[in-house]
Amino acid sequence: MREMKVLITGYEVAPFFKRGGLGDVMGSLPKALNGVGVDCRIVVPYYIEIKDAVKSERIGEFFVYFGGKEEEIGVYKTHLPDSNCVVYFLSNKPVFVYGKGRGKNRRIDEFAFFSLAVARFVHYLSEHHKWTADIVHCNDWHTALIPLILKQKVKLSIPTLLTIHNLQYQGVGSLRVLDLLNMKDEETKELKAGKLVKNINVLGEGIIHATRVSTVSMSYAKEIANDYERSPIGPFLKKREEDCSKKDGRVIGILNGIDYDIWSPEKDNLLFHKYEHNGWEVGKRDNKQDLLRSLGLQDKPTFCFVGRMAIQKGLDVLIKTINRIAHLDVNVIILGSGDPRIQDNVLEIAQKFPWVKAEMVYSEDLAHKIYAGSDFIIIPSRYEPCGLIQMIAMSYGTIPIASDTGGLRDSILNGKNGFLFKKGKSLRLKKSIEHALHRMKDKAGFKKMVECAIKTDFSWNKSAILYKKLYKEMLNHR
Ligand code: NHF
Repeated sequence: MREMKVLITGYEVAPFFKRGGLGDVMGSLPKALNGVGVDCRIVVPYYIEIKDAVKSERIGEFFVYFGGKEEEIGVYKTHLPDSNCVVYFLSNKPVFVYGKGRGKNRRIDEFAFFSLAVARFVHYLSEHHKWTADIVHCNDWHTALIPLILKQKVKLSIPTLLTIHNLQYQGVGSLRVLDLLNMKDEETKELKAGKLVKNINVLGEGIIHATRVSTVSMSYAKEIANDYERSPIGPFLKKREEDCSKKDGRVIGILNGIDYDIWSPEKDNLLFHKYEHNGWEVGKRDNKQDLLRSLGLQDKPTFCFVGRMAIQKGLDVLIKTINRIAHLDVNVIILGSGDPRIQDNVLEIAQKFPWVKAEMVYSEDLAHKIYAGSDFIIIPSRYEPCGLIQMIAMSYGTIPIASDTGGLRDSILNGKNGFLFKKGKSLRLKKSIEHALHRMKDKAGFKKMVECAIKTDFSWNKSAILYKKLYKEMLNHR
């Protein structure tokens, strides 16, 4: 049988350009798909960072019409490291720019432009490189206009999957973008029938026009479905349900995986000491010693937090809990950057207690050292579509203590390979921390728990098979 061809797109791909978990997914799921017999290729914008750091070959160009002008799109090709997985970069003048301070409407326009380029690229690949995609797989709001553009502008009837990695970010902005695309806004008007439409909700458009919609865990899919009334994206999900068959209307959840070629303590060059899974006791002891020494902390049970300083991540709950556990003899290490107000609150608590260390930076290097050198990782997220950090921590033998929500719920077995507590509740988190310390004192019980965490398999293979099944269903439904 002919291999299915899938073009996957999003705004980032690790290791070339990564700002969050989506980058990890884009850099690892395609390899796993190739492993289960899907010819999956990646297309992302050609950012300045990529231009300067990644070796790629220019293979051609094509043109798109945007904002009343003809624009040239250069096509560059490379591979994911140590794989045959093809990555395309689309460039313009000569690169795309990503970053803060560019204004929300400007970002919407830029990603609309990229989405238009991807839609035309499907045609270009087929014409010039004899590679005809069977499916286009879009990710998050940045590429969520592709299903609409493919249908309305490019007139290609190709099934599209939209995967939502975080419903919070929707790309809501000026309708002007439809003029730039030279598209009518009928569909948008129809959406909010009766009301004056001032904005476009880019993710909402994707939800309505994609052939199927998925998200990155089963529990988050359920949470989305149960939260229609309160969510600004609710009307779009509702409309989708009304327009599609029962099965196609639903948001399906497929749990992310992690790439064990990267996230394994025996392969990790950033650690103080590499260690094999079965040598975790010595490995973790040595890494912990060096980590604590480097941070000026004493040898005590060590809890960490690694992540963005964002409301989603529940730092307020963590800070409250730290105040409640001052009587315990522990260390807490907090690493991450983001919202300056949250950073200030974290720095304040670190000033108050010498056993709390805060590094308000984004540092891959320190993050790896903390995963390996901590006993527990606290993940107090208010919501978590999937979360990769609990999976990564477990691979390093570090026990997660996490909110009982989304992908955290789907990947942690409470009391077996980690602990779950009621989200948003600092008293519950305090209880879990006490519980964890109690378990740590029971040497045999703790050993069993760490070994269970290390053995939990989060490789992409299972999820890649589920994606393949979903792609097949989409093709059969045409
Ligand atoms: O794991 C990749 C990531 C998720 O929960 C995470 C999130 C953003 O919020 O799917 O995307």
